[in-house]
Amino acid sequence: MAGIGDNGNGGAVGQENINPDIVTLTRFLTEEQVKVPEATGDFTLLCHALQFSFKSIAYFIRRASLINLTGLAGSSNTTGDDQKKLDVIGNDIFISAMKSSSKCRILVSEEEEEAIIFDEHPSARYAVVCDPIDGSSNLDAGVSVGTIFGIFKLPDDILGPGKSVKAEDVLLPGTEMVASGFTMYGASAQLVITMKGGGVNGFTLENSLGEFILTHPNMQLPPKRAIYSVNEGNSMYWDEWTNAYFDSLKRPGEGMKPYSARYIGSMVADAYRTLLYGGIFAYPADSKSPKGKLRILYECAPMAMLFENAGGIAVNSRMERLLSVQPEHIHDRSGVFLGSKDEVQKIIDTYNKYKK
Ligand code: AHM
Ligand code: MG
Repeated sequence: MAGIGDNGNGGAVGQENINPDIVTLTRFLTEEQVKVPEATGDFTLLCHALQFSFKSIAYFIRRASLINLTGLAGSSNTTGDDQKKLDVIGNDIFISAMKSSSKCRILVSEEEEEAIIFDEHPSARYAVVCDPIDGSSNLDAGVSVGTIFGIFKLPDDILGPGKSVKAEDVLLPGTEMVASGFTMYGASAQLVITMKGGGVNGFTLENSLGEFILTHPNMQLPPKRAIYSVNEGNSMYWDEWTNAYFDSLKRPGEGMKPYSARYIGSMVADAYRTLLYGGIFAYPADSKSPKGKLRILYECAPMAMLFENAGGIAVNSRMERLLSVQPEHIHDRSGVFLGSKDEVQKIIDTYNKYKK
C-alpha cells in the first residue's frame, strides 16, 4: 500500500514520489456517509469525536513517563481493578468527547459503575460502549494498550425531548451494533473499525499530520495459523476440555509441528496480531472466574464484530456465537475464543467431543 510520501515503488532519497491522494479516516467516513442517501451525518460526527479521543489518549500515553502519568490513581473501578492515572484520564477524555459530540445519548465505560446518560441531548441517537484503556496493567512497562468501542443506534421511540432512557436500553446483543473497533497504542497508534455488514479497515496515526491514514484496507483474517494466545497461568483452573484443546496444540502428534504461544496480556494487542497473522485468542471462563474475565458489552462484542467481519469466528465458553449474547448487566463478563475460522472450529469440535 502506498504511503504518504511514496508511490509504492520505493525511490532514492530526495526523489520521493508524493502521494497526494491520501485516505484519512475523516475522508473515509465522509465517503461511507455519501453511500447512504438517508444518512444524517450524525454517525460521522460521532466518529469524529471518537477519533479525537483516540488521538488525545495516544498523546498522553506517549508522554506518560515524562509528565508523571504513570502509576496508580489511588482508586479502583467498578470491577475492583486498581485504576491507573491514565485510566482516569482516558475515561475523562472519552466522556468529554462523547458529551460534546451531542450525538451520544448513553455512554457505558468500564471505568464507570453506572451508564452515563446525556439528558442534555435527548434526541442523540447513539449509545457508545467503551473500555477507554484496556490492558492498563501493562501501561507502566510501555506495553501496547488500547481503547475498545462499540456503537449502538437507539430506537426512535425512546428518543426526543420529554423521553427518558435507561442503562437497560443498552443491554443489547452485539448483533445490534452499527459499528465497533479499537485503537491500539503501540509503536504507532492503529485504529481498526468495522460497520454493520461492512469490511474491516485499519488506519495508522500519522503524528505530524495528526490524522489516521488508511493503511490496512479490507483486512481479512487468514483462515488458519498455528499461533495461540492465552494466559496459560490459569490452566489449573480450566475445564478438562479447555486443557485438552490447548494440549492438542502443543502436542499435535508424531511428525507435526506444535503451535507457537504469543500472549501480550493486552486484549487489543493480542487481537490486533491475531487479525493480521491469524491464530486464536482466548480468555476462557474457569473455576476462578466462572463467568470469564472479559466484559461482554465493551470488550467481547466489539471484538467479535470485527473478527466476524474479517472472516473469523468468535464464541463464548459455551461455544455460543458471542455476538448473539445479550448481557443482563452493563459490566457482565464472558469467556471468549476468537480468531481464524479453522482455529476456532477446532475448539468447538473439542468442546462438542467432551460435552457429549
Ligand atoms: P482490564 O480491562 O482491566 O485492562 O483487563 C482486561 C485485560 C485484557 O486486555 C487482557 O486480555 C486480559 O485483561 C489480561 O488478563 P490476565 O492478566 O489475567 O492475563
Ligand atoms: Mg478492559
